[in-house]
Amino acid sequence: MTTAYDFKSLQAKWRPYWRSIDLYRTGADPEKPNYYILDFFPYPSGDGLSVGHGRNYVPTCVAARFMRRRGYNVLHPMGWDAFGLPAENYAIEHGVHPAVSSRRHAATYKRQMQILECSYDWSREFSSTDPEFYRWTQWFFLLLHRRGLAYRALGNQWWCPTDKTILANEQVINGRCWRCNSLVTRKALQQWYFRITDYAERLLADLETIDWPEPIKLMQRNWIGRSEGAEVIFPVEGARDENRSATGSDSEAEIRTFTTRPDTLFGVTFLVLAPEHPLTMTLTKPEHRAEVAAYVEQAGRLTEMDRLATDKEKRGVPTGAVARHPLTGAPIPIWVADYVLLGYGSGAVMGVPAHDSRDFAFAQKYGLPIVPVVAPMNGVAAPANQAYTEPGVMINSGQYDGLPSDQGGARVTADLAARGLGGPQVVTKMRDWLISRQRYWGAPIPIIHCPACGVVPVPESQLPVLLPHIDDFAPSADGRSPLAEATDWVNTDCPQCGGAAQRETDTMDGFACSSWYFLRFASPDYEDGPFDPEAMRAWLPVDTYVGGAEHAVMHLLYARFWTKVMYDAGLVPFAEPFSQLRNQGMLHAADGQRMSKSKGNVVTPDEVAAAHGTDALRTYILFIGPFEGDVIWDDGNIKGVDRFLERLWALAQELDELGATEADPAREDKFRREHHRLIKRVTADLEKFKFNTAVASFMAHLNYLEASRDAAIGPTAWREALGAFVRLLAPIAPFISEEIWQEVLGHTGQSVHLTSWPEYDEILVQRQEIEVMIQVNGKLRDRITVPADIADNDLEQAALAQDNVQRHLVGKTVRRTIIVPQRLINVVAN
Ligand code: ANZ
Ligand code: ZN
Repeated sequence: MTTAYDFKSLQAKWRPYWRSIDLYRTGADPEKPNYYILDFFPYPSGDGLSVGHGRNYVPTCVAARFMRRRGYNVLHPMGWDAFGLPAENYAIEHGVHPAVSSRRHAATYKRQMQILECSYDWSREFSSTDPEFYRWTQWFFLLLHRRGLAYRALGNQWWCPTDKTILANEQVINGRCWRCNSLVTRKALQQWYFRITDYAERLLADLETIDWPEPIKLMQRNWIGRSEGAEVIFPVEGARDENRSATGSDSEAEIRTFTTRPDTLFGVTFLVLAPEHPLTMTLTKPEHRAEVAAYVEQAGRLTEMDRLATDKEKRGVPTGAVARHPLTGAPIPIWVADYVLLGYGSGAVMGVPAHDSRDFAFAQKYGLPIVPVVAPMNGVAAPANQAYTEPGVMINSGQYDGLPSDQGGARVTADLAARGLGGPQVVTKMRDWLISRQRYWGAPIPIIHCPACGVVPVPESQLPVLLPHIDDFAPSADGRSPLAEATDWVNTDCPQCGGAAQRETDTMDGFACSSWYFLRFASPDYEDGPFDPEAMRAWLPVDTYVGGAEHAVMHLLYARFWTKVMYDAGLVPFAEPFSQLRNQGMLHAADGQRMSKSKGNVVTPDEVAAAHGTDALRTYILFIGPFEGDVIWDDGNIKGVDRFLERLWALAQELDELGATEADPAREDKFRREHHRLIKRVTADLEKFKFNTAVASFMAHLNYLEASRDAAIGPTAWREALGAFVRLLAPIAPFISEEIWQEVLGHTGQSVHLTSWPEYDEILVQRQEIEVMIQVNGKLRDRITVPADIADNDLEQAALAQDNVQRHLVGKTVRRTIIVPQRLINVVAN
């Protein structure tokens, strides 16, 4: 009795069954080791999931199923990163409250993930917008504050005029807002920061301890941007602090510079201050003041990217002030130019035009002297009319002449230190993490401002500081948070003195939530802390973490930082949150573009699953290309997967007829060997996230099974082969595998998903090997040992590669080869 493959009825049958046996519940067997496999915390957008998201969620689901079958308790949870700008912008645009739209979008995501049959333990689901969750986000803010790692400062900030909010450096891309693409401007405001720069060295060093893709590590290293060099201090004699000129006081000023090339100190012919440098206006002589002020004003409108662009003309203005060289005492003019950035090093540069390209361009433009102080080694001439930027031998440098750059630089640095005018210095490009947002949809910063006591943390017992429900949550044009209008909420009592005080109205950057959510999944209902310490120790750190490479610096750096703070506070016994990281490649639409609703090219899992079934959708997503590679969706190619599943189904339907009355032991032996090889290949592929080759192996093996129909193989061997096949396929195509396992093979009531992972027999897997003679033009020249079932062209290649064969082919061209199967290959050449 054969039936057609009908994925709809299989899905209708097995979904409720799996739910009834709670198949995806996190394992809790004390005998088994634990394994935590996690997806990046998704922000549920209004567009819902596309099949592209499946490239993240299907592979992790397969990996989770694989690990369960291999005898692990697996934690594979899902939740929603629902705070933040995008959610709020969506709500504003569509006129719904973000609390409503976020809930709706999360529900859509969940429904779609269930279409994909992702094996999440939904009993652990939460949203970062749940007060039971953000209570602990606020608790972590207080922890950071207590440890001196959260501080408030006046900052000249990136400001998005459309979103009306401050943006972090990372959120400004080519001078534009990362979300709405508006050109950003600057605004000076009191802001909250996390002192991530304190952790720069450890964030760098510990990259060596984790199994992450090298490109991500490299991006983090570049982002942190550690440079070793020296601080060089230039005294400014008789500098008059003009701001204090009313008092008539004359103050000594000094300009601190950071250089990676102390060996070039004798080549300094000018100093450059960043326009925003605190000394810029103070040092400027009255006759230059108007020009400098105008320059500073226009520099403030440029983005950092523009300012640093190497092809940009190096413009600047003189201040009229003069500094002294720290070793020679020579006078050095002080300029202001925007190619120097305030936030890096000390915001001032010693200009060495002979050896730095930007300084060279600047000196040429303004006719400043160019003095070479480093010569190329080996007497090679320095290039004309450009900076010589390589190290070499010091010249024109007094007592240091003749020293190589590294040694001389070290000596200069030591001598500066001895005079109190500098010393060794390490600087990083990374800035502190700006976390306050003048926006409604975020976790309120748990701080109270008291006229008498100042900044007062909200006591832990008063957490969470609930986000009040307000209807007018659009950002205000004055840059204040819309929460400032919620006066009932803002006005409160000071926890310290009991007097009238006001709540902080800024909310936290959404990246705060995702900096610790992975801990919450271990004990999502825990009430006595952010996580149950016992559950934390059982599950964390995350064993395998999977998501897109676009999070290389922000989320993945912040989460590492928070984890280190927790580690220092004795909260967790590990310093890195994610032991292994994997990035899936992008999936583009058939038109080669990114899938997006606005482009109208989105393919949803809903439509594909309706047409082809969940098994085909999952299998195709895995088969479409290497896990890490970028691929293009092709609706036509899924038919190949359909046929594969249909043929598997048809073969299973024939099971009763398969199996000859008289089995041939030799054929059976080979048949068995083949399925053991399949077990070995698929196991190795799933371990390495090589899902596409695993699917290819199933397809090849199905061809083999079909071709073995009449090969004198007995019924037991057939049942074994089909059983192994579906047990291996179950993580990928769960429905058809369950049906064949329970209904065709008769393991009724025992889910294939609860069976152990098939083991292979190493002896059976080993290929039989044979020795083949190699002739060149009929004369025996060599012998070679190869697998018995080697393909002809592989044998030919192997034979031609032998040294002795090569020797006899010198000066000849191979015309053809003649193969006597299992015995001999003759190479014909002339
Ligand atoms: C003098 C010098 C001579 C430099 C020379 C280079 C070559 P990295 O390697 O990226 O760390 N610099 C320092 N502070 C700066 C700032 N705030 N804005 C722009 N440039 C700044 O770069 C370090 C070099 O960048 C420093 O070394 C300094 O120029 C410049 F032959 O000092 B150097
Ligand atoms: Zn007070």
